[in-house]
Parts: sequence; C-alpha cells; structure tokens
Amino acid sequence: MTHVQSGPTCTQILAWFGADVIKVERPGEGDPTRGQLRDKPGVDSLYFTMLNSNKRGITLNPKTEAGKKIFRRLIEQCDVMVENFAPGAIDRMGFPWETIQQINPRMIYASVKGFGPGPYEDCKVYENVAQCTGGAASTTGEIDRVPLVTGAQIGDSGTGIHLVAGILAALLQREKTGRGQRVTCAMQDTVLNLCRVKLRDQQRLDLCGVLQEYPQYPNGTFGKAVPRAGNASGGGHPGWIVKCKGWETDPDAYIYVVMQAQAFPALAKVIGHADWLDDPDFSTPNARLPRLTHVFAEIEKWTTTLNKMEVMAILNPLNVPCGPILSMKELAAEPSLRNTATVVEVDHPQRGKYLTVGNPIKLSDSPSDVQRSPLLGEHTEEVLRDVCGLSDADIQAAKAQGAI
Ligand code: CAO
Repeated sequence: MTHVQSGPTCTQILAWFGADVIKVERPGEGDPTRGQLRDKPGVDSLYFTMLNSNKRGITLNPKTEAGKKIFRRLIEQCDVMVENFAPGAIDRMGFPWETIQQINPRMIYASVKGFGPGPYEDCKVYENVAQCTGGAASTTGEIDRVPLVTGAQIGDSGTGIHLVAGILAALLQREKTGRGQRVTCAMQDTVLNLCRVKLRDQQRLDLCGVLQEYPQYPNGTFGKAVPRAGNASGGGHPGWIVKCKGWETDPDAYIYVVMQAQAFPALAKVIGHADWLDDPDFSTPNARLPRLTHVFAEIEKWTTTLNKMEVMAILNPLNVPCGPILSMKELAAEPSLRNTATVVEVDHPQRGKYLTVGNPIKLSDSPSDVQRSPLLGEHTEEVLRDVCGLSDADIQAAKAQGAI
C-alpha cells in the first residue's frame, strides 16, 4: 500500500532481499508516479520503474464491498503491510491497526508519515518539506545564503530505508513471540537522525559560542543556531571542495579533500609546502584551524594544475582521503558500479532498456537479482487466485464492482 517514493523504496529493498512484494494500487490510476515526469507518452515513468523493481502489482479498491473482502484476505495471508498514505487514509478504508491485528495477530504493519505524534501529525509531507523540518535545509548551503535542500532524497528514501530496519527487527521479534507489531517512521525524525552531527554542533555552539572547524571561524560571526557551513567537513578532520583543472568550463571539475591529521605531512609535501611541517602555525591540527581558508587555497593552487582523477590517483597512495565530484553521467557509465550491480540495466516491455540503482546492501549468500517493475494490475488475477484463494466467479464479481 505504498506510493510515490518513501514507501516504495522500503518495499523495493524487501523485494531485493527476496520478499514476495505485492504492490496494491488504485484501479485505473495506480501509483501517481506512473504518470509523473514521463519521458515517453503512455509508458510508466522512470520515477515509477526505478522505485518498484521486483514487485508483483495488483489493482484493488478496498473502499468497495468486494475490495474489502479481498483486502482482508491479503491481511490474513501476508506477513507485512507497508503504507505511506496521508495520515488516517488506511483507517478511513476501514482498516485501523486494531482491526488489522484482529484479522492477523502476526501482521507487522509499517507506516511512513511526515511527522510523529504532535501538532503536525495530520500534515501531508513531501521530500523537501521533511528536509526543511528535519534540520537538513537549515544546516545546508553557502554561508549567509538561503537554506538549501540536497539532491539526496534523505526524507523519502532515507525514511524508507529506516522503515526496512524496523520491519526486519519486528520480523525477528515475531519469530520469538509469534506477535506482529506496529512500526512507524516519521520523515522529520529520519532527517533529524541523519543530521545528528548538527545537533551535536548545536550543543557545542551553546557551550563554546564558536565552532572552530566552521569557515566562520575565526573572522566571521556565529549566531544562536548552527550556521550553514558551505562544504566544511562536519567531522573531526577539516575538509573542503577544491577546484581542479578545467573547472572554468566543467561544473564537476572539483575534488573533496579531507585534511586528515595523520596524512597531513604527505599532503603538505605533495602540494609543495614541506615548510608547514616545521612551522608552528601549520604543524598541528589546532594551529591550522584558524587558517583553514588559507590552507585549502594553497591545496587548490596545486589541484588546479591537475584533473580530478589525476589528483585522486596521486592522493590515494598517500592515504589522503579525497573524492572527485562525480556527475550522474559519470556514475551511469562507471564500470565498477556495473560490476557490483549497484547500477543495473533492466528491460521493460513498454520502455525497453533503462538504468536503475540496484540494491546497495550486499549479502554474500543472497545477491539481489534486479527485475523490472510491474505494469498496472499485471498480477491481479494471479495474486487473487494464488494468495487470496478466489475463484474465477469471485474475480469476475470483483471486476464488475470496480474493486479490481
Ligand atoms: N483504492 C482506492 N483508494 C485508494 C487506494 C486504493 N488502492 N490507495 C489509496 N487510495 C486513496 C486513499 O484512501 C486516500 O483517500 P482519502 O483521502 O479519501 O482517504 C487517497 O487515495 C490518497 O491519499 P493521499 O492523501 O495519501 O494522497 P495525496 O496524493 O493527496 O498525498 C502524500 C500524497 C505523499 C503527500 C501523502 O500520501 C503523505 O503525506 N504521505 C505520508 C508521508 C509520505 O510518505 N510522504 C512521502 C511522499 S514521497 O515519497
């Protein structure tokens, strides 16, 4: 019972782990993402196909009489029910948690909502709303510029993945107790969880008045809340994005360099600053903190003489942690990601071949075999027969009612 992104990412991972995931969609329309951001008329969008791999698809309207009976049967037969509709939608269909528990005490019922219990619990929430209300936007962006949302879908896909963890824990618990349970994940909570280090910094700011590893230190000003910090590292070792050769015309000609304390001597030498190692202003991490802007500017003088892959090739053997800014174009073509099935080509009866991101979680005994997404209602009859035990006559009657 999932739609759009957060719920489908959760069930897609479960399907890659081998679950028989039955996606239940509204007859005639289906998940709205089937038709959103379409690149080919009349063909399921990449938005849909890339979030619904390895699932069977049925149409079912639990608001009809026949639909309610079928839905009840599904609850009896299945292990886990996942939904991410607006608050109260499943209750309004006539299936509150108490009813679901009564029908199948072993059922694990998992939901994504925008907010947890409190003043906003009835609100509808999309990705960027969660990023803004969970602390990500406030702490992302250039210093003194507008808050920024990130391209990583931490609210939607992030919550879906958190929900997977809850479901698997509940399944393990059920193996011991025989009882199912309710699993809930709020998108605001997930984003805040992923922004944990910024709440760390809030408390450090409250105590110390400054954050020494932030670019605002020592010459800028700190307010009461954790500020936006550009590309500062957020960890115990300073880091920054520096330009590489070609940056004037290539928007991705940059590399992230982490100034890890133990690798600093090698980094200083390779950029032509062996002098820093005996200079009390640069020789220790604490001495460098007020001079980070200068240090990264000197690193950049060196990186702009090389392309980002050359910088990577030189710094990695020196144990300097660094990462080139890889574009989606480059990632799509990266052979190592194809070899590990992290980027996979899938065939689809309507659209032909397309790329998708495979399972990022690798299990040694249970590799994921990425399959295409289902067409709308593709498996309705098969599931109603095999899982729900309906006869041909029952199926025809449900069809006549518009239940499927
Ligand atoms: N048959 C008949 N009706 C169905 C159905 C089916 N198979 N599946 C869903 N519906 C109905 C629901 O019952 C609901 O109707 P009511 O409002 O009358 O009860 C309606 O379709 C869908 O409701 P919605 O409010 O969830 O949909 P929306 O497009 O207006 O809102 C969203 C979308 C994402 C904002 C909202 O679902 C939401 O806040 N979800 C929780 C947070 C979440 O997951 N956000 C992530 C969004 S992107 O991943």
